[in-house]
Amino acid sequence: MKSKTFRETKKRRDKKMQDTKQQWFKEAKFGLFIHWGLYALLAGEYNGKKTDRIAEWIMNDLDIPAEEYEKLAAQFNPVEFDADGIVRKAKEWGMKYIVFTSKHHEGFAMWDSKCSDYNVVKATPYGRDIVRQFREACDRHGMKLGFYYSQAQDWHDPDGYMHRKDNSGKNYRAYLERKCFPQLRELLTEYGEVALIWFDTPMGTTREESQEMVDLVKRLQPNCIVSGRIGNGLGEYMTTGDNFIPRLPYEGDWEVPATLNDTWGFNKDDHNWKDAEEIIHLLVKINSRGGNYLLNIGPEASGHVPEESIKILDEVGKYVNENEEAIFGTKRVGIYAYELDWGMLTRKDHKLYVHVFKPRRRVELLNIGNRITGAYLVADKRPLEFETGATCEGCSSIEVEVPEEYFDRKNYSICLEMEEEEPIFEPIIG
Ligand code: FHN
Repeated sequence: MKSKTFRETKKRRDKKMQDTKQQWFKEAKFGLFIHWGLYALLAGEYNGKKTDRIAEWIMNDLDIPAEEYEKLAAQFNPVEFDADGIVRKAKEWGMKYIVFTSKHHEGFAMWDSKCSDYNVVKATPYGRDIVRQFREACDRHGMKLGFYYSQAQDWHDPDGYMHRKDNSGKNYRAYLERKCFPQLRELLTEYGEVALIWFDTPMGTTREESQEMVDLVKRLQPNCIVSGRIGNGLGEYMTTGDNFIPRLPYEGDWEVPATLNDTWGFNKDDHNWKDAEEIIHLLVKINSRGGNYLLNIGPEASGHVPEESIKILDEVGKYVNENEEAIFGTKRVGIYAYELDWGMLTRKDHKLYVHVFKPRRRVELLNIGNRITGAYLVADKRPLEFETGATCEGCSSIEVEVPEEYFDRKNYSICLEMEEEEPIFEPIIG
């Protein structure tokens, strides 16, 4: 058992760095995940029983039979849904791409699927194609659009996988050919330029089957990125565990999918919202380590987006917009000798950005060996006074004077211009 774990770990370590070859993804840094499906109608509760897990899993976790669950479709009438409004908000929040759940594990298609009537156009009183509305809104606003697609788990199809259930008698191949492959084909041929397919939970999918999915995507849209959760090591970028952030800077293309509270799909009882400041710090931490932050909203069944998420993201958006230069297009920062308790670093070529999260009169950094040629406040590009030299202990030091009206402020950033392309982080001596 031990040696198997070691071999697996080694195999992963030897795996080459993941590369989407898509510049937009490398620069994006911040995206919007949207989890929306029939589960929003239950909002975490079925027949008086509440789920204590993520809301979109209610069918599986409360053992709701498919014949019962599918009746929800007859109630789905999201009159408040406004694709344009959501896309406009994502733009305002500084996000560069949207990933929408076209079909989650429940098996319900949020578009007019030709190969399954279990879809939003044919099975609901609403009768309108949600995916198409997102497509059109994204085109209007110049936003990249990707589709989440649950390739293996399909709790509606008798041959789709279910977690923690007996899958032994199932004909997975039949499901793939009847539903998964044709639906992917529809998404990739009828909905314009698809930025990425966000595969999720491969479960028993073999390497050959995952490869078939990748080939299908690439044949139809060569620039469409395949997410890490395709499984079998075939993803074009690394997707971390949900809400998990790599401790160290991580090479290659990667993304952290994350929630604003503790659920993806809407749960009326989940009020455990992170605050805007926490989200800003998480975003900068992920960017600093080289990744993208894909942050989720879970609209209610009516289409209304919970006020709390809007409030948090409006606040986050202010930081992102004011400091866009220090976020969008930044690259992984190497390992700096110190953990700063007041801020974090991001970088571009010849620029080191210092994100300041706590009030201070001057920003001081030690053990950075670059020649600093200038300093400015990112928000308005005003030049800042700075001094470089050495401490009495002999460490190189940089001190930047904070403008007086910023003395009591937190959450802003400063750019240090460097003669060298990359920061030179020196070891701690003493
Ligand atoms: O099971 C899903 C879950 O519902 C949600 O979609 C997340 C998003 O990353 N992915 C799976 C669990 O990792």
